[in-house]
Amino acid sequence: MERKLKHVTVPSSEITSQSVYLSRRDFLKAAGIFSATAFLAACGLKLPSTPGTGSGSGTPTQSPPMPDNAQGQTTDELGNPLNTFDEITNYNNYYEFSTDKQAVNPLSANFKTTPWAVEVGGLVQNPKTYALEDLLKFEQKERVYRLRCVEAWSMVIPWTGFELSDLLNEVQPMTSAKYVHFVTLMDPTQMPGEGDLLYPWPYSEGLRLDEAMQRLTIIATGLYGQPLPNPDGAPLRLLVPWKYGFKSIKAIVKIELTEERPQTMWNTIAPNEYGFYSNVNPEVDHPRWSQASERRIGELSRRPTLMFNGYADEVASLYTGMDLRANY
Ligand SMILES: Nc1nc2c(c(=O)[nH]1)N[C@H]1C(S)=C(S)[C@@H](COP(=O)(O)O)O[C@H]1N2
Ligand SMILES: [Mo]
Repeated sequence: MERKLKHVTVPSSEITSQSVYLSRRDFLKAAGIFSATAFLAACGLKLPSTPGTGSGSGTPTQSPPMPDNAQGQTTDELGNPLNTFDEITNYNNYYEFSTDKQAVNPLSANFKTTPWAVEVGGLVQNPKTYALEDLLKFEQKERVYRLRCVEAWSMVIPWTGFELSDLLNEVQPMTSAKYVHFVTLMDPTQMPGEGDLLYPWPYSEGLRLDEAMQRLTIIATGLYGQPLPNPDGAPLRLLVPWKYGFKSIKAIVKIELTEERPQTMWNTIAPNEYGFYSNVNPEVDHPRWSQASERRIGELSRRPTLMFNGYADEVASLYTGMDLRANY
């Protein structure tokens, strides 16, 4: 497999070890993806037609439901074109490797993602440590999501992944469980940024249990029909598309159900800037910049930021009665 990096040329022999090749093949098999290039090859394919919104005149009152099989789609459900594989894998926030977005790709090239296990425990009936291969047995879906960073840039990305609720239903949260805590691998020998004492490593994040059970919340295992690239959080990362990107934690090794709201890395560092909820909200500015608009990578002018990143129809009801300014 060739990998094109922006700044350095790495011979493919240095990147594609046998184990990576095997995991890629297993991934494609498990995910039922027989043509890894289907995403790339598709040109001009339309969104699947949506019952109830297709006929008649005027604008539909409901945005189309998120399709589960987005393979071949060239846009998101709002018509925004996908970002390219090159953009998605060369402009990354991943502080374990670097705070320089373009340095993450080369610095993560040799990150070891096999074998990989995720410990799922805490307040659950059936705690279990899952090998990556076990997690690929959950129904893998193709979802095109917008990713909106708190820094006010965004991308449109075609992911493969499974609904977190499938996993949580299997381990069975106890009635006392109210939150889900996620933790990234701690391995400073592989992740040089974890030697930086300014940050309370390992990276961790959290969701309320009902947010974690929402169908849009997925664990991504792939991108553009390939196993998840290292700079995007291989071998698996969370995606919560209506929240700022930092909630979508990468390289997860632990998922714990808790009664108390968990400590999370960015909220611990700067609670006034990075709230626990961090729902995308154009009306609540970051203390140091506006959140009303954003720069889509690949576009020249800014575009308005959408409430809940455009997923309000599906997620606004999670926050009924809550003051979204106080609970930022
Ligand atoms: N473990 C870990 N997860 C992380 C980050 C990180 O630094 N470490 N950065 C977050 C931020 S700020 C964003 S915007 C997204 C970026 O995802 P991408 O690089 O795949 O676009 O990952 C999030 N997940
Ligand atoms: Mo971000």
